[in-house]
Amino acid sequence: MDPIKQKFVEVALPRVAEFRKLLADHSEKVIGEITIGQVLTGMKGMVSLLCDTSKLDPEEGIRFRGYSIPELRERLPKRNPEGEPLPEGLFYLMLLNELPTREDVDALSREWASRSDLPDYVYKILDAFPTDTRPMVQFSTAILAMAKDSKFMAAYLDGMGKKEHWDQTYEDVMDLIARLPRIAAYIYRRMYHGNKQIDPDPSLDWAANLAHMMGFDNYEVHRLMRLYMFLHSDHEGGNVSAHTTHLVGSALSNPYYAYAAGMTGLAGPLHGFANQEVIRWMFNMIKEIGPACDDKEKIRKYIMQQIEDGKVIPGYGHAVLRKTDPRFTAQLEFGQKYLPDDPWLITMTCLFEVVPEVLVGISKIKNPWPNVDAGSGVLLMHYGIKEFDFYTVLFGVSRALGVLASLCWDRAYGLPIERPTSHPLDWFKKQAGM
Ligand code: CMX
Repeated sequence: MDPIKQKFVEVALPRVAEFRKLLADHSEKVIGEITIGQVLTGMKGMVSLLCDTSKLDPEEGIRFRGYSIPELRERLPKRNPEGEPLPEGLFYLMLLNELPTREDVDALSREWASRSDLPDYVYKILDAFPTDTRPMVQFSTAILAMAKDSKFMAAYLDGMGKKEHWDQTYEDVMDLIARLPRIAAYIYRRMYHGNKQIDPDPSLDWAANLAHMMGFDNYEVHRLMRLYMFLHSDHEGGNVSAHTTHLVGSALSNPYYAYAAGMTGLAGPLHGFANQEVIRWMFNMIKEIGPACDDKEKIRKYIMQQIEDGKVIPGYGHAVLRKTDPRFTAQLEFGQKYLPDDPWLITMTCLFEVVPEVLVGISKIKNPWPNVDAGSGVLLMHYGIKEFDFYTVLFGVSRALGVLASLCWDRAYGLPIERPTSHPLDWFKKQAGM
């Protein structure tokens, strides 16, 4: 058994015993009330999911297994002391609830490299798409196609017992994460670089290899890609991509089905698609008001007009957060350190000053502050990854780390199929005495 899998068994056994005891002794304990408003407006704040990998605090932002982003940027292993954490380390932490050593992380890099070959039919399927097919359509299809070789599915059909479910889920999860950079880079090179593909470099880590295969072979892009893959990985269990992966997984659908479903949710403009929308939106703004990077008055007028026209300002607002997203702050700090004079960064900083001032005046908006998507595209643009239609794929590669670590835990706990109750409108009217 590979050492990470062995460790997972050791960590999971006592936790699963606690889970069973909690369920056996305290099932009836009441932990909250549900209002009609919550049901009819997206179940916000309703406790309804178990997720160990990370927790989102509305005021502070995300913590991964209890660690904040600044803490992990300090403490997770890096390739260079002044660099960014290797995302392998964050996956290790989310899966095993333990900070890894550099050796642990290198072993995981090697494990993923050994599993990263794509079946030939995946290339053929991707080659069949017209090159102007949306990158997320290609990405989700490639993931779904690989369900053909799901080890979970094969073992299930072979009569695998319930106690073994976590084991084959782990195998699929490791294969899937290992292969994602290959899929993403293949789509990118085929769409934007005349299908001139680049072989992986076995000496590189998971994130740097993605940058390398996309054609970006310098330390700066590798450092940015490690940060990007770290920051977008997980945001507790209720966001659309995480919840969808979990929900579909609860039907014992194999990890390829579950994660592909999560990716089609990530592709929505209110979720991960917002990262590319931000750049499209900035281009439109610049087209209309001119390259007025730091002209706050012009920017303010433009934003007010957008709101009046009933449009959302992408990259701002959040369903849970009520302060500036620390993932945005990490990207802003990175930008101020390495590309302070970049005109896009100056525009982004200016938007950060102006947009919240405007949104705060609109009472229905609960959070006027920037989220992760307000900052990511500007950094990618600076280093030459300018094809913003592709950005949600990068978000998706990263999001695999969190949602698939969670899926391993779902199967270890043996969580049952998810099946909440629904009612017609008249039922709610009756509850309200209408
Ligand atoms: N610009 C304009 N209007 C906004 C807004 C924004 N950035 N954020 C919220 N609003 C509006 C909503 O559309 C809603 O209007 P209606 O009542 O007319 O439908 C109202 O304000 C209340 O919304 P809310 O309760 O504050 O926010 P929600 O929880 O409903 O939605 C989110 C959250 C993120 C979808 C929303 O803020 C938004 O659309 N933001 C822009 C898109 C974006 O950046 N999404 C990425 C989020 C992070 C991620 O998942 O990647």
